[in-house]
Amino acid sequence: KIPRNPPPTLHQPELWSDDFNDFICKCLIKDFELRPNVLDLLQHVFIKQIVGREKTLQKQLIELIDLSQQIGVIEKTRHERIHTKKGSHMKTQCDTDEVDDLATLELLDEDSVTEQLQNRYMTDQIYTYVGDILIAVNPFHKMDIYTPQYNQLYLGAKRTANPPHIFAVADVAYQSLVSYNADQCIVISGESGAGKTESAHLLVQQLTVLGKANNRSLQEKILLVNSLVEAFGNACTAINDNSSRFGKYLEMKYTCGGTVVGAQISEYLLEKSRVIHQATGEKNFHIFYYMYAGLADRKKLAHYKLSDSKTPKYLCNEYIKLVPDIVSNSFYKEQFETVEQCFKVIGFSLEELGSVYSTLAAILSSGDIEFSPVATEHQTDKSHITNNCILENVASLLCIRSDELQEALTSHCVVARGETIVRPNTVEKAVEVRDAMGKALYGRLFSWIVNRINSLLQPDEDEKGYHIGILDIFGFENFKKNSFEQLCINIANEQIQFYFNQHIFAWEQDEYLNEDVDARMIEYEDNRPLLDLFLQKPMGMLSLLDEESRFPQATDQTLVEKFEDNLKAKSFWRPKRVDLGFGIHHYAGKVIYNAGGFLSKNRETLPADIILLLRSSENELIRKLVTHPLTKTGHTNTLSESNSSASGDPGDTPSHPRETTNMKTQTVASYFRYSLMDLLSKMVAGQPHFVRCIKPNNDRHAQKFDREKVLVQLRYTGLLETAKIRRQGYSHRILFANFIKRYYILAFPAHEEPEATPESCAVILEKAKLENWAMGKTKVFLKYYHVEHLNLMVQQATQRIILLQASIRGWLG
Ligand code: AD9
Ligand code: MG
Repeated sequence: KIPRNPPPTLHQPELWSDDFNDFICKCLIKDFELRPNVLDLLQHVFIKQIVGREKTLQKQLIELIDLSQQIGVIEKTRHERIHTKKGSHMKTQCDTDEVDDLATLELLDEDSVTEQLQNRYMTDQIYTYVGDILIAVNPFHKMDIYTPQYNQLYLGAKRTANPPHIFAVADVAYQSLVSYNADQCIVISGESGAGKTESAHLLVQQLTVLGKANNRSLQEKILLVNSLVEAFGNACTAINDNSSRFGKYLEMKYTCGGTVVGAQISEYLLEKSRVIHQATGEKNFHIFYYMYAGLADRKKLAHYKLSDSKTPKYLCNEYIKLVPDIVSNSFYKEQFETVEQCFKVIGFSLEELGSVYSTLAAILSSGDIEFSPVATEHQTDKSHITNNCILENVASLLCIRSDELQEALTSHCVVARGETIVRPNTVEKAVEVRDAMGKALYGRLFSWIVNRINSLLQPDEDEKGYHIGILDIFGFENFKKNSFEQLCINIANEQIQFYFNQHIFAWEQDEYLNEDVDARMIEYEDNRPLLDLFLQKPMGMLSLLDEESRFPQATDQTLVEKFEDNLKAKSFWRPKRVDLGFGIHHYAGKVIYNAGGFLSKNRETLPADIILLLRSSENELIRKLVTHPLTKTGHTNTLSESNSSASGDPGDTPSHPRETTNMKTQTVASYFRYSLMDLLSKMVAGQPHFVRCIKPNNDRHAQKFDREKVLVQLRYTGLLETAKIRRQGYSHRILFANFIKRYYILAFPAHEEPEATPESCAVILEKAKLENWAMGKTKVFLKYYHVEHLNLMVQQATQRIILLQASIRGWLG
């Protein structure tokens, strides 16, 4: 008969507002263990208040107190059960030398840490803590540790009570949100294929359970968001069959009390070039294959002007030669049904769905539009379309006029001295425009879907609350051939690593100095010089790229030469005998890039003629795609009619005499820089939690632990140093006033909040029997397990009060 009240928040004033509550608080909290004298006191009061009922009351009180004491016991048995379960992947700590937390290892060196991870991995213990950071080693097989029982096991449990788990990270973030009323941010990092996206899904799963949404449908919708977005933003690469080709920051929105009320996604840097071209061994975005197979299944290919025999060029590669391969793929068909279901559940209308499919089909068909030179005596730079039926198809799917589309592809307007002149496009130029249209449409469709999801999952405006953000970006990549896309992806990872270092090392050590707290300094690899190499203005790599992109005569060759002349960093070099090659020594290793195509990829302009034409579409979705700025980060900027710099820094675009109006556009590099800053500003606004994904081998095999491979990752992520600083350092630094407000009830009478002095803080810490904390000038310095212990004590205390209140109210009423 335990009253099922919601878990209390620490500052719920009504808990101790009136005399009666206050009295109970005093009784229960001052003597933390429930002792008989507390009972006596309570009884005394009640005898006075309700004459004649004391017998029953006493009996009920005893029952109640037994119950509340049992809560701890229940938790304990559950834990023991799971630990000793026969054949379970988890073992108790005492029967091996394994530790759940690497920061507790006596010997802390590369060997012992790798050994630990290996031993654990081979017994399917894929999770390990390093202090408050979670290491997740990709199991490469399905594990049975994500069931609803596990969801429950990790709800509000003390961390040491259960084996390390991704659900525990969700729980810590959630508890921090509720108890400190502050935004949280979970940063997942690791190289491509290490398991970031899977981890993100699992976090959402647990965070939804924790947030106990009032309506099931919201819960269901939030769980589907990832799958939907990933169908459009993920693709098969040489490293990972489900590789994220965009960065994703998913914010789960909660009320102050911790009920989930909505979600919002921000997407970053979608690799749009994949739409028109895929590297050897790779594929286009999943959705194209899903849709093709799904529509074929429903005999709807013809409706979307797709052929059932000829493979669209954008999908052709050595994997997929024939449409029948796609059409007969039952996995694709199932995925199509799933995606459509996601769309419907989240709230997209059937009309919207139809428009999405038309747009995708138009993109696919447009890739097959072919051009050839118009052979006239004088003008060899003219082109015309050789397969008009495809042109008609694309125009009809986009609901625009085909003659106008032809015009926009094969010619362009130039405005000179107020006059508009039409100039023909060469075949090369026409192909460029066609591809630019495909990429832009896809990129904008993706943004539109994300925005639509955001508006469908938006919480009520007036509801004040907090969020937990989950960052899942594309991981560090090093292929045989690395291009502009890899450069962007790797710079983003470099930035995330920098953020990690800042939090774990730099800021922490600064604070010890400022607060006069004695803690040994840890050496770590600072990747700031690398970030400067890329992002500095005006001499960083991206600025140089932008500058070169403004010269019509520039080539990829002049670009690498420019890099070579201007970048004077140790981590940059030009390998001999590699044309257009340059090397970067990233935090995660050396990568050789090929600058071929860098300039055109960076310029990525969609001519105004195409934009104007699409704006005349009779399809509302198509019009929307080219009319409104879709995201806060403003994808419109990638269109050539926008002349302003998205970085908001006019100094970023020095004008040059040879610059033409057409070139004065937003480049991919400056948009990239802007997005990265936007992402960072979101991240720093929350209290961070880190998940470090490790890839145990390159073959994606279960039960295979390549020590060398893991060691490299441990080194470049600085995990060994992290373990050291987590052992020596204090991960929590709380201002005296905040500390007192949160924890005074553990040592002081509930109605007498003491002054925020170091002395009162010390009283609380001693009362809680904690050791090894440090007192700074303005803050208490605590290890993560101290905070956990304190929070649990408060939680238990409040739980008891709630139990008592509920029951006593019941008796009185
Ligand atoms: V990339 O940077 O987006 O290319 P991720 O996101 O780091 O990469 P992902 O989460 O996609 O990697 O994981 C790769 C594959 O590993 C998945 O498709 C699963 O097959 C496998 N994986 C990862 N984590 C788990 C897990 N916890 N349980 C089972 C897993 N399989
Ligand atoms: Mg991923």
